[in-house]
Amino acid sequence: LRLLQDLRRAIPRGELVLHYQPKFLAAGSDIIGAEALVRWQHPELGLLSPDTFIPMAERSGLILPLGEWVLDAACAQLRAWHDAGHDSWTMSVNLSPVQFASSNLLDTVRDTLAKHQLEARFLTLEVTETTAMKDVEASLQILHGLTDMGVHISIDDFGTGYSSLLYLKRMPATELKIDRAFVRELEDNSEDAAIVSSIIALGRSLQLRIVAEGVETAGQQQYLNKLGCDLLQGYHLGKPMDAEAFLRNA
Ligand code: G
Ligand code: G
Ligand code: MN
Ligand code: NA
Repeated sequence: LRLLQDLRRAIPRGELVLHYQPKFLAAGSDIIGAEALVRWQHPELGLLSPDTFIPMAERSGLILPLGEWVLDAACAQLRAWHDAGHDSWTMSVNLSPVQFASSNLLDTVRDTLAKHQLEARFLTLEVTETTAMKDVEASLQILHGLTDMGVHISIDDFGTGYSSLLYLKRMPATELKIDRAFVRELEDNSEDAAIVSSIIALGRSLQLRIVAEGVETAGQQQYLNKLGCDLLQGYHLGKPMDAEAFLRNA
């Protein structure tokens, strides 16, 4: 309860921060952009990971202002990177189911892009399968609104939810993110390797960009590139970092 009170004040007090994890081309070592990941610099408890406060924010409704702050801060950072010459970089932002169900999401996204003078194609919104499955028809309408605007839609944690292939076919997603659970033992577990190959083949046939997350070794990187993944993310390539470290390591 105390933490919830603190969280209410965290935004006006400027205690939320974004870290950025690089996304790489699977073939080679070029950074194509970043995924924004929120943290809370709590005055007494230190730097808190999203797992400690996002669920609470979702239950209380605070996720709406928090999510708007994240989108705005991520777009401001991308604007700064573009101005510094990295003008092809993209930004991925995670959306919670609650944000996804809110009626003003389209306006918020449109206004935020305009405010920072960013073309929609530079923004990717990550939604989990489960998020998009909650109310299928309403979700499809929102997803179409976003993709009509030019925003990219990524299905995060793919393979861990329950979405049907029929639904996947109808979804105007542009990217599929293979969950790290399938990447972890990719080299030693033939079932995981088969699943990853199948997801890549499925994504290909639906003309989706394929991202693998949780890449922790050079072996996994090579294997995923060989299987035909387009983009990779993971500790082996780059951990989430503050903006300054991100630019230094780019
Ligand atoms: O950064 P980390 O690996 O600790 O993130 C843990 C979880 O929190 C991940 O599932 C991630 O998607 C989620 N998360 C991180 N930042 C955000 C955010 O800005 N909004 C939402 N809704 N979830 C986030
Ligand atoms: O659910 P989502 O994909 O948004 O989660 C992102 C989370 O994954 C972040 O909290 C980030 O810290 C974490 N993460 C990123 N790369 C790796 C990795 O290589 N291994 C592990 N275990 N976690 C990772
Ligand atoms: Mn994500
Ligand atoms: Na994920």
